[in-house]
Amino acid sequence: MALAPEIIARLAEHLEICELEARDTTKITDDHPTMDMEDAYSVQYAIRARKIARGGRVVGLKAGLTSRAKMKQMNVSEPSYGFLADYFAVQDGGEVNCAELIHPRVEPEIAFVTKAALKGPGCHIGAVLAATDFVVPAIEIIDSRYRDFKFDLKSVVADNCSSSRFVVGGSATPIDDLDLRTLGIVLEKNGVPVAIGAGAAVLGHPAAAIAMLANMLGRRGEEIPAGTLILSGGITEAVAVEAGDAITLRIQSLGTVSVRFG
Ligand code: 0L1
Ligand code: MG
Repeated sequence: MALAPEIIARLAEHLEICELEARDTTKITDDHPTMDMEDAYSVQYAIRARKIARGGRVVGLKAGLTSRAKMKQMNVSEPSYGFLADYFAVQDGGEVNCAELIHPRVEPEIAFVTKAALKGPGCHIGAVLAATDFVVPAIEIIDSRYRDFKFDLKSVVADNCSSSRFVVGGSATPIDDLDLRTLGIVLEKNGVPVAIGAGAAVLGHPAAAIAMLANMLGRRGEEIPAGTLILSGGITEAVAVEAGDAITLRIQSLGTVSVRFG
């Protein structure tokens, strides 16, 4: 840890206020260049603690920056993780109020729901597949608090990996007869396909993102409990959206999920 606890607390307050008031900011490493990755996760966990202290709930986890397309788009080289707060959840077909966000983008993702706990180190794809209850199509709406989505890995981790809203839909599908690597996806914006891909874009296999998450949490002595919803990461680059847009994600064998922006 390079930063004092008071500074961690101040950065968490600053980033959370930016999130809640839809205000952008410069990246926090500009003012704290010695900050390390442990500090970055400490800021994220302090944001999470602030929400829980106000009566909020954590309803899931996300793996972020898990595809080459995403890493290239954001100019970072490592995956990361964040948490999903209760008020991030939007109903399938529901509307996201753009006035509450800064500059939203959408990501097509496969979401997992676990039926057994997963704990690292040493968690692997096989363990994830055995612990998976079902998968569903998910649209993650990210909204970096950093001006023009310009950040480095430490700054974005502190900012809960740009987490903002998410929608799950389609049908809850057990994975027994599925090869998640070859599932095709089409993301449509206003009825036009804007991003096309397959599950293998996420670390070679979407379950690898969940194993990575379990291993990263294991380093902090934490696990993924049974019954956890986890977004495994954007399969393609994120797509910018604005008020008036309608987004639909179709995933082969899993169905469709939609969201509108007002
Ligand atoms: O969910 C993601 O992969 C996003 C992680 C944060 C990077 C970004 O804002 O694009
Ligand atoms: Mg994502």
